[in-house]
Amino acid sequence: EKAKWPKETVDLWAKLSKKEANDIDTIQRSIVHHVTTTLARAAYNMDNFTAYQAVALSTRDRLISRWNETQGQLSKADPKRVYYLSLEFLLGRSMDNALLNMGLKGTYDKSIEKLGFNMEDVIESEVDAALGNGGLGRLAACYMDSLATLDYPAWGYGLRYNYGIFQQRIVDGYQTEYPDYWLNFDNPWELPRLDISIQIGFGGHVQTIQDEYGVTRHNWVPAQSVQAIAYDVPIPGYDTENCNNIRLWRSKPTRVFDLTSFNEGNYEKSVEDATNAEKITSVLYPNDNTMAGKELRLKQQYFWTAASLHDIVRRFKKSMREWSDFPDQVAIQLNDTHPTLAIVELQRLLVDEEMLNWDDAWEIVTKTFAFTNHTVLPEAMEKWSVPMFEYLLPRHLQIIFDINLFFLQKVEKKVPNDRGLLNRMSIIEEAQPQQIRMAHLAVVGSHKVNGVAALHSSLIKTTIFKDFVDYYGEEKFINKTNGVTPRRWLHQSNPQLSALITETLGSDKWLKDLSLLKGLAAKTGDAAFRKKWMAIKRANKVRLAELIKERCGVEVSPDALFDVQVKRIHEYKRQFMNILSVIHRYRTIKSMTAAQKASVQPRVVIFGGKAAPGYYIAKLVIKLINSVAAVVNQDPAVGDLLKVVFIPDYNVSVAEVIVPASDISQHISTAGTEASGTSNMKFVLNGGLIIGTLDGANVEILEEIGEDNIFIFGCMAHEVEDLRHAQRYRGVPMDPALQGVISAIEKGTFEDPKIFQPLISTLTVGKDFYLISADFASYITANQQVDAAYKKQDEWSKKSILCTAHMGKFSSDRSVKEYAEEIWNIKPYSVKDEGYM
Ligand code: NBX
Repeated sequence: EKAKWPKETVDLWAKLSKKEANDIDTIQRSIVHHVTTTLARAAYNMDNFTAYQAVALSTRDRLISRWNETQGQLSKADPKRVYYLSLEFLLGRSMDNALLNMGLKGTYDKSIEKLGFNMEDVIESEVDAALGNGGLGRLAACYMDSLATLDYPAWGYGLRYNYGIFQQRIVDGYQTEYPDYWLNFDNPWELPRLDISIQIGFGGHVQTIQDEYGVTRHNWVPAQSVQAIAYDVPIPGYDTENCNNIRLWRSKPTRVFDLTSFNEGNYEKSVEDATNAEKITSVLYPNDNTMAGKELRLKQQYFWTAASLHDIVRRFKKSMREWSDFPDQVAIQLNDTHPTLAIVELQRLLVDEEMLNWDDAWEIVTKTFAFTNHTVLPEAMEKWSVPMFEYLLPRHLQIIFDINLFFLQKVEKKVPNDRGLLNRMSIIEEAQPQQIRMAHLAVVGSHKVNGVAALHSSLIKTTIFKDFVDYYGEEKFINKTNGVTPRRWLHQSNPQLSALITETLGSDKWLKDLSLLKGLAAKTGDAAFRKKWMAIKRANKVRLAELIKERCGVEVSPDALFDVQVKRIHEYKRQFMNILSVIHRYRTIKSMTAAQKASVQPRVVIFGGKAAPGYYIAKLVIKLINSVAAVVNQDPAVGDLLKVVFIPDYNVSVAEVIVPASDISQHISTAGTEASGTSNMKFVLNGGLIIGTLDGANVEILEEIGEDNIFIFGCMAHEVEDLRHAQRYRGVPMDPALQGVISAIEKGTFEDPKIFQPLISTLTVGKDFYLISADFASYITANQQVDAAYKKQDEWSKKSILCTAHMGKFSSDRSVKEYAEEIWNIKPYSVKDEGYM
């Protein structure tokens, strides 16, 4: 169209689509414009929420300009892109982050101050985008920030859930769940693309036909179809014009299908089908690290992978290249096994629809995909029952059986006569009914498989993927240690510390090259600097104390040691061990004379995290924490020496207050169970020390910051098997301190002990799978070392500074660069700022 326009029309468009200026006057006009037109409000009936909406809309205008420019220039240049497929993007709030990344925060601060509003209050009006469970979803969000910041051409693909992770409230000490209807007030951070709509089929049957060359062709005839509608979420990079995209799919009924039922005279059925179609993207499954096996979850996975692949293939086809070029244009990263069906769907598109032969298609597929594993826990391994799968996706099942057949034939050829090996490696598990092992499918269909921390990546090679390492060789199985974005997790959440670091290092370059933090190490000898450093920590603790007062009704002293464990509640993460040690501490204090008490280091023990709604034991842990808190917090014999709080509804925006305020945080999983952990990195980056086991990324944090700046305890991963064996078959007795704690619970120190019996049973000798008893003594000792170290405030402040100074490795920029160079083979593409759209 544009080509046909006369020059004056083209010029007019160029002139009028110049980007808006970013001076205070223009920004104020844009805010007031949105208040009076978009929001249909006036100055006299405004509140913080309206101000938020207007500032958000004004910010969004600027985001969209960058998004348009980036996507336009990328379409022309058409470099190789990476597509990050993740069922979860735990973004949290967007406004503060967008303003900081675009370099507009200061101007907006001033603009709204003169309009009568305070930025901090306005920011608080935004609801979190909580489209994730925990670490896996937040990792995807950090990676999107780094990809944009490093100018990599990258898109995320996910689902637009109507309900994010549930809201947690504590009622009578118990977790109760409430729906998170986050879209109640329109979402300014998404661009609905109602024109981008893709038909997704389910069910039906497969037609087998001979084509004109006598080749057997398969044609899937689905029985139902739903529409996928695109919603785009712009992701601005920090200190760059580049703005990437996360495309989230929403399910809608198809008109065609409605009409079929309607024309058959079955109006009621057509309404029911329509409701069922909408259900697919209704809710995020709240289970992390467990497999529920629900049909709707499988529907979500297929709906999302099929829509995303259709979109990716359509974009590729515009370039008129050969199919064999596909892996040179497209890299697809699978965030856990959740998107593994994408492998099968691409093979189906290439073979059934594009008529490629099987082997050529399979080569393209395996060159395109790579797979990230996030867990070794057996209960988390995704498996789908073959009958259910066949009913929903009959053609895909055939393809999986074919992939498996050809794969096992090759294994058999390499290692003849080993039925056991074939059974272990098969994508199909011979159970009643048969199960599809998604992790095996993901390994077979990918060219690289990675774990998320060094220890975890080596563990998967000797456990769940051992046979595959023997078959494919070592090179396919690599490590990509997780990272976190310093923009959100230091600059945004801890502005005072960020400013001090910039002042000290003489520039803010560290925000794009985190290794520069090492320059802080030279400052440990500077008493004035240490004082400033600790004053910022204290100010952050005051802010957290206010949040605790507001949410828990408990008054805590910012001068006490703040001890934090916030993460999803899981047996393997051992929040139970933490609260048991708190009971031990409580009993110790109670047994002290006044003189002895005078030397006790006061501590505030802070818990937060959600339990999966069906995870009974995890929910009992929450109840126990709250019962202990109720007794301890009102015991005059304890006073300020010990306080216990459970902060309800832990989420990203609450984490942004907690992380900068921690003195010590707990990362105490049984060695070998926590794949990496990422909050450990956030805490240390903010000058918080950690107490932890030699698990996940703790091992590498220790390597970077040195053993003087971390409190390590407990058994090592290679000892776990023997310890379990010993307690099971040699009846190793329970730790005596732990025995004392359990007796106290059983005596009814904290409510009716009957409530906690199922929890205590998990500690029975021979059943203590997570080795709480084995690690208890060394845990108590490590906590005593923390107390002693904290009393030497000068020494502590040095440790704190060294922690931050040596965290350069754990920027998600480093992680993403490694993925780009070693897995995706993509290069940065920097958008030119042409000043117009
Ligand atoms: O992924 C987490 C691991 O437990 C952490 O150790 C790791 O740091 C983090 C990022 O690599 N896994 C995780 O968060 N899993 C889930 O949230 C999850 C969600 C749904 C599901 C299985 C797992 N079906």
